[in-house]
Amino acid sequence: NSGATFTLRRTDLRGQSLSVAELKGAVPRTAASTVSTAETAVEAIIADVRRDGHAALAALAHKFDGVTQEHPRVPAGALQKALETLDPAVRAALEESIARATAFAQAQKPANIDFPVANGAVVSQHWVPVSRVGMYVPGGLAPLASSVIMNAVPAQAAGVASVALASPPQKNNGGLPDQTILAAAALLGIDEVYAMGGAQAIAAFAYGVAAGSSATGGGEVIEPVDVVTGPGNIFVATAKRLVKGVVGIDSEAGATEIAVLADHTANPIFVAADLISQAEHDPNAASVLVTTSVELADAVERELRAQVARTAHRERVQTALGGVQSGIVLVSDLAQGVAVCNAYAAEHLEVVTENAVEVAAQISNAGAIFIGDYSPVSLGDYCAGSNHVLPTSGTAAFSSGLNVTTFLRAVQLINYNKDALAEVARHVITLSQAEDLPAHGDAVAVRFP
Ligand code: HSO
Ligand code: ZN
Repeated sequence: NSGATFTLRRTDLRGQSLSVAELKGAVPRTAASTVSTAETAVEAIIADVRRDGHAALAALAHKFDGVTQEHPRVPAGALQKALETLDPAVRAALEESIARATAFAQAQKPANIDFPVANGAVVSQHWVPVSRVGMYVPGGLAPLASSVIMNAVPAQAAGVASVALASPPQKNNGGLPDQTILAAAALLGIDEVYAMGGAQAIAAFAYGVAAGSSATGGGEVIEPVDVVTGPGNIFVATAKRLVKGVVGIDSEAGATEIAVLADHTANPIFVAADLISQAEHDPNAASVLVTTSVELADAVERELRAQVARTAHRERVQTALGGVQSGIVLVSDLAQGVAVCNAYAAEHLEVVTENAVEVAAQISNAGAIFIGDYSPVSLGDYCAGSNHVLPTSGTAAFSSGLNVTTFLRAVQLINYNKDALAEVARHVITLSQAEDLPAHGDAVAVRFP
C-alpha cells in the first residue's frame, strides 16, 4: 500500500521580509473566478421559471434530474417516514449537532440597544429577523445532512418565521431528495421541503411560483423568500449571484480550505489527518501547512503518505494535496506564520502551537479558528456548536460565516420629544442651508412657529 503519489509543494519564506501583497502572492491559492461560464444557461433557466412557473419546474426536473414530477413539494408523510427509518445512531448524532448549534446560535443573538443620545432623545437599534428563508442543500455524490443543520439552525434561532428547503430530486429515491436530508429537515421541524435542484430551485425561491393550473399538473404556490442560503454547484452559485439584490444571499462557497499553523510541538499524525479530512471533499480542496519547523514539515509529509495510502477517497485526496492550491509554507517564526495566515485568510485555520490561544488571538483573517490538539476541523463540521458554512477563497478577510446575524437586520428607531428636537433644531437648519436643501430645515422650523 505504498502507492500514494503526490507532491506537496514547499514554499520557503524563512528570512524574507515580505509585504502583505507579496505574502498573498506567495501563499498557495488558485484565483477564484469572478465570471461564470454557466451564466447564459442560468439566465435562461431563471427566465423559464419566472414565466412558466410549475410547468418550467416540472420540465427542468425531467431534463436535469430525470424524474417526472407533478409538483415539487415533499409530502409530510415522506418527511415523517424518513425520520422513522433513520438509523438511530445517525439520529442521535444529528440531534447532538442540532442541540449544540442551537445553544450557540441562541447565545449569538445580539442585544437591542435603546440609547439616550440626549434628554428626551432616544435612538435605538433593534435586530429584526427576515420573514422567510430558502435553503438549498445539494444532492449529488455526498448529500450533506449536516449542512441542513448549519443553514437552518441560525435562521431558526434568529426567529425567522418561515424556513423552506430545496434539494434535488433523486431518481433512486422515487424523485424525493436524499433520505437523510429529509430526516434532518424533519428533526428541525422544517415541513416545507421541495424536491427542486439547481438554478431552478434558486429562481423559485427568489421570485416565487404561482399555483399551477390543472393543465400543468397543479402545484401549490411557492412564496418568494427574503434570503437564499446554501452551497451548490456552479449553476446554483451562478443563480445566487444573479438573484442577489432581489433577495439576500449568503456568501458564495468555493472549494473547502484548511490551513494549519504549527510549530515543533504539533503532532504530525493529527496534522496529517486534518489536512486529509478536508482534502476528502473535493479534488479542488486546499490543504496548507504553515510551520516554523522543518522537522514537523518532514514528519507531516511522511504521515500524509502513510495515511493517504489507506484513506477511502484516495484519488480525490491525492489530487487535492498535489494541486497548486495546497502545500507547505516554511516560516522563520510564529510572527511570520501569523502574517502568512492573515494574508491567506483561510476558511478553516487550525492553530497547533505553544500558547495556541495567544497565537490565535493574533489571527484577524479566518472563517473559523480551531485551537489546540483537540479541536479538529471535522469537529466543527459536525458537532462543535460552531457553523460550518464559512467564507472561502480569501473572502474571510471581509466576510463572516453563517450566523444568527445573517438572518437579522439592524433597524434603527429615532424617538425625540419636542424639547429634544428644539435643542438641536438650529443645527439641522444650518446643515440643510449649507447643503442647499432648505426644505429639510423648513421641516424642522415648521414645528416651532
Ligand atoms: N467542511 C465542509 C463542511 C462539511 N464537512 C460538511 C462535512 N460535512 C465545509 O466547511
Ligand atoms: Zn468537511
